[in-house]
Amino acid sequence: MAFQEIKLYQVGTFVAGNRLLDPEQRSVQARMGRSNSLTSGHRACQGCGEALGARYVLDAAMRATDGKMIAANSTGCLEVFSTPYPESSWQVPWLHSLFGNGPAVASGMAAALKAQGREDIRVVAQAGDGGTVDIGFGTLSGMFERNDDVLFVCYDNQGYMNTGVQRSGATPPAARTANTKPVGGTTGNVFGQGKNLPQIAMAHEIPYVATATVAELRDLEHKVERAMEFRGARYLHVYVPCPLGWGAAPADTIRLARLVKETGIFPVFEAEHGVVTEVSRIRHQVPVEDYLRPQRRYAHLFGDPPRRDLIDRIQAGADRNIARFGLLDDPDTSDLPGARP
Ligand SMILES: Cc1ncc(C[n+]2csc(CCOP(=O)(O)OP(=O)(O)O)c2C)c(N)n1
Ligand code: SF4
Repeated sequence: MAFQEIKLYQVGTFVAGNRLLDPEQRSVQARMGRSNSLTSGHRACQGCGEALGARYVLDAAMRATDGKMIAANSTGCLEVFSTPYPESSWQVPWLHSLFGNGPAVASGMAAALKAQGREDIRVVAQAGDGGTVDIGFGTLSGMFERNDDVLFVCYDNQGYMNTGVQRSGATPPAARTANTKPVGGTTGNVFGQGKNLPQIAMAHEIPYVATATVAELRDLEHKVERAMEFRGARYLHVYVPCPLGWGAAPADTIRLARLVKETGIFPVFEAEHGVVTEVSRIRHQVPVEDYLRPQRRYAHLFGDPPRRDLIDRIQAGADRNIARFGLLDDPDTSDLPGARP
């Protein structure tokens, strides 16, 4: 598919910051040849992290594949806000699967391309956390196990947002959702449950697993491009704030994405064949309150009296991640999850 030229007025500050770099080092969004895969006119909420993440992911994948890419998309916010019939914001070949079978559909697309001898065309599948860690989980694990040639991208907004903010297996402890309300002194979402899909993907020892946030967009682009260098199953887990579902200000999307990493709540790393190869270090560790307080889904933690017990448990989880992934230490990866002796 031909790349669409961008006009000068479309160039933002992210681009301006790239002017000092060699053209080859500039971000995908900084380039006149970017594909605008998810273009303007869609109906995402203001400040939607999922829309931002998807745009960067697919433009980077388009560049990495020289435009030879097909995207699959499970049912969820990204699909709904981008394709209100009869319109579409997608400027790439794009296929809508059911809520539950996105990985199976993507595997089928890769198999069909292989049968046609068109393995130069690559498949990128996308889903929210519900479509990934819950209803799509079985077919995703099968895709990993068979090592199908698909990059699967989970946009993790930590709940079923499209259908009114219900809990998913990726909803964090203590968060309020429509069905985890903190009534009668309960905690909101329970502690100790939920699925850590990046680590589950690593356990399949697939060629490439990475996590990223929409606060570090160059890092996100890099991970997509790196993923496309591999053949076989690859998994990218992108943290994407949802202002509507989280009760957060649209202007805080990037701030929250930065804080979730700087607290240690969301480790940002890369892994190859089940072994962690890179971690993004925390520059200044931030207490978890700074991340929790701007989100109304955690308002019950800051009442009178505050739920110090719950805040401390969330802090303990962040500290555990920091120790486990060496987020504050020297760049020695020998003790990291999956590291081989
Ligand atoms: C079998 C089935 N059950 C339920 C639904 C309704 N449904 C559509 S999207 C969705 C939730 C999507 O959540 P998620 O995958 O996290 O994506 P988000 O909207 O948060 O981006 C649900 C429950 C459906 N389409 N199919
Ligand atoms: S509900 Fe959340 S994920 Fe859905 S469009 Fe709005 S901000 Fe984006």
